[in-house]
Amino acid sequence: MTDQRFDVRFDAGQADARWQAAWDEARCFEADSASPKPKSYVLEMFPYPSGRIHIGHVRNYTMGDVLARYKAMRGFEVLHPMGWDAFGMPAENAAMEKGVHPAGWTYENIATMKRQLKQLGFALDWSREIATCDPAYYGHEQALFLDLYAAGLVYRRESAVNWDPVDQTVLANEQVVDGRGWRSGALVEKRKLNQWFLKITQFAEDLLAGLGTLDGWPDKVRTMQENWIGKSQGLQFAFDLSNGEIVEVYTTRPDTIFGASFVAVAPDHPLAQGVAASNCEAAHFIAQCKQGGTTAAELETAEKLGFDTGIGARHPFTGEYLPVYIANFVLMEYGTGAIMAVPGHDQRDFDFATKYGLPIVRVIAAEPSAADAPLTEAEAGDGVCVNSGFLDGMAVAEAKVEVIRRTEADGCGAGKTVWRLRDWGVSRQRYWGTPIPFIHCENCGVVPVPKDQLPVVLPEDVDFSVPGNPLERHATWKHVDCPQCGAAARRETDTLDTFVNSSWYFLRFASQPADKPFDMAEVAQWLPVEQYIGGIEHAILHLLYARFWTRALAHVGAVDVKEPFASLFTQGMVTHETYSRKDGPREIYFTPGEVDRSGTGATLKSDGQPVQIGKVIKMSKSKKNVVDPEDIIADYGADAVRWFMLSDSPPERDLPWSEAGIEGCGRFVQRLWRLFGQFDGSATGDNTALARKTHQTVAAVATDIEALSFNKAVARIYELTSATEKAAPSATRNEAIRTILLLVSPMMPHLAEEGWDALGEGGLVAEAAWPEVDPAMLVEDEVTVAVQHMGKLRDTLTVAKGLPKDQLEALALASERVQRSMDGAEVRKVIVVPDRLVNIVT
Ligand code: ANZ
Ligand code: ZN
Repeated sequence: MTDQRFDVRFDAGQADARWQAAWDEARCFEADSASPKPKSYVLEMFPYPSGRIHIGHVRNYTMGDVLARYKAMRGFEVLHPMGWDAFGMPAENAAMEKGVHPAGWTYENIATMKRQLKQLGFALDWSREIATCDPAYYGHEQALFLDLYAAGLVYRRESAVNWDPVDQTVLANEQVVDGRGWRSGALVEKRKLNQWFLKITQFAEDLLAGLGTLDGWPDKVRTMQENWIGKSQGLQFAFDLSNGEIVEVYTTRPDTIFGASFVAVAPDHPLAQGVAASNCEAAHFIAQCKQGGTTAAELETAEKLGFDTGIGARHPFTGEYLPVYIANFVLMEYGTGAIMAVPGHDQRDFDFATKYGLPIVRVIAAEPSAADAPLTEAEAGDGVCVNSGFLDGMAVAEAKVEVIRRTEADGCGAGKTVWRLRDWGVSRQRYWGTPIPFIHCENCGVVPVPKDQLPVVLPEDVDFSVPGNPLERHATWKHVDCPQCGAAARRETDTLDTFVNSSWYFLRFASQPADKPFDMAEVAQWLPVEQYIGGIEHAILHLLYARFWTRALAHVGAVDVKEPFASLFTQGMVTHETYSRKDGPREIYFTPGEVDRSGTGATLKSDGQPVQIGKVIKMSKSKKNVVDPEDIIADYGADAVRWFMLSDSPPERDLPWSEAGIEGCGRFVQRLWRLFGQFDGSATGDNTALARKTHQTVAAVATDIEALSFNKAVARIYELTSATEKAAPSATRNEAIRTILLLVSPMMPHLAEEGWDALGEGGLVAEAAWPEVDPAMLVEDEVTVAVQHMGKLRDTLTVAKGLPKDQLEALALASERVQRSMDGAEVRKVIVVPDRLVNIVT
């Protein structure tokens, strides 16, 4: 008797919610830290509660979900948590624009997005849900911050902020648009404020070395982090100046020292400032340099500008005097803010020398005989030293060592390592963030809030009608007594950068005691995260900060793991073409839903007139090329949407959204449902070919899921489905149907549960085991054997490879065609070559 549910189509609208409730009820996805099973921690980057789930979330979380469900089927105790990166600017913007409270806005968004995630049937442990804006989370963060402070990893110093002189407020970088305040339109000024810093540079070497151990990370992400950390080994040395002073420079190419033809200092270098004090032309030049952008990238492309100070710098080896310039392409923040310029081998110096008519000398050549080869641009490559006095003939590496040795011997310099990485400024002059737990006292200075007074909770009654930090102007919040001397004192009103919130959330997911941030032993049960999945936009900052926090916490003895994420995967985008019309200079965009694409072009449904079809690009609200996950779930059900996210494109590539694609997925859901309905309990008999295919598919799909090659797994499941549909009823076919159900269960969990239940398997498929593979069935496969009678080909047999001789002989003799050819004659001899040939002699 087949279940009568199979008489009708699979109804996702009804089944999805029912199984979601069943999972909640059975608490199947709650991770047990005390479980004796091996552990697996699968984590996707937690979302910012911006309002609604977008399609990128759906793709990201579907991938993680398949892996988490698969791991559970393989006998692991799985931790697959979810939470909310809930602090940040958008909530404050909403408060200012709509007059809502940031907390209310955030928690409403969380409720909406949680409901949407539930609709997708993700196997998440909601009992461990975190919102970073919850005092129960950020209070622990404050405690950790105090621990880092006690360990000397937190300090204060003056640093520049963006200051809006009209609104009288500090602006976040994203609030500065083209150099102006986003609200006031006023030109933004740099102001110096005392700010909090985390000493990430103390771990620079270790953060760099650690990258070498992260085999499970994409190379490109490791390279990006390496460049960001930017270790550079070189020489710092001093030039004696003609005015009796000295100037220190930093170079990574001491081997090119004989090619130095001038010295250049940054416009804000003390030497330049000194010159400007008595030279108004110099002062004017410096002012001019400040007008351009100041980022390294902007300076890279800006035209090279210089001012000759008239000072000479004595070359340490030749004794020659080199001119000293103030130059716009030298940064004050890197190295010493001054350089020896080698135009032959550094392109910036080459451009500058060309412009100002300074000598360009070759000091590195492919071989000594090429010493006089002309230079049409700077040559940065390797080679041997030429035109370089005592260095001539030496290889670059050797010459570097030699110059450093001599400079050190002369006492005018030393080998030095310079890092691009800077300490992390974590102060934000904003309301919606973790309050930095310190108090400023006139008698005692900066005093940490005692731990038993944590959390320092944000006040709720705040006013966003005027610009600036509401904590600063709150009537009472900042007035406290000093914990040390009891005098009236002032609370710190800066809050922490939201990147701090996401630097340790994966630890709190693993362990959530009430009285401390986490339990070290429990964390050790789960960490490192086995698979972390998220967007490439977090390749540098978030991942570096999380790696730093983990090290810093290990440094204070709070955890004993260094690398938080063993494997990292960065998924591609979901894309779609855009539709638009020109309205004067403006481009008006339309959603795919508003457009009829059935003809060759595209027309707007509302007026039948054509619209322009644009490029296939990442779905984004501003271009309106979006589909709302909730709409497509309503139309096709969660499983079809999940299946679409996994099909077609490799997960690291972009996935073009298509109506035809999702419809195909919807049809496949029904096709599987019909196939499940063909399970025939009374069928008997074997089908070796199908059995082999089934086992091979199970093994291959497992490999694919472990490699996150979901599209390959999907393709194999399609194949096995087709083969099973074609096969006649048999016990083997039933086994194949049951296997397909299990294979798709991580991907289409609702359909699988419904099928599992309808087939009377009992229990939840979410708690079932992954199908066993019989290794014997993986051995390849089938061979075609020629059957001859008296040396003439009479038939061919398709048999399992390695079939024993006696069985082959029996099959050959049973062949109708062979029997016809033998015509009753007595068999005298049978020659069998396994896997190849049977020859019957009569
Ligand atoms: C001479 C030289 C010759 C250089 C040559 C390069 C090539 P990385 O490797 O990124 O650390 N430099 C040093 N300080 C600078 C500053 N404050 N602003 C702009 N440029 C600065 O870069 C180090 C190199 O960048 C240094 O080595 C210096 O130029 C320049 F064939 O010195 B070099
Ligand atoms: Zn005090």
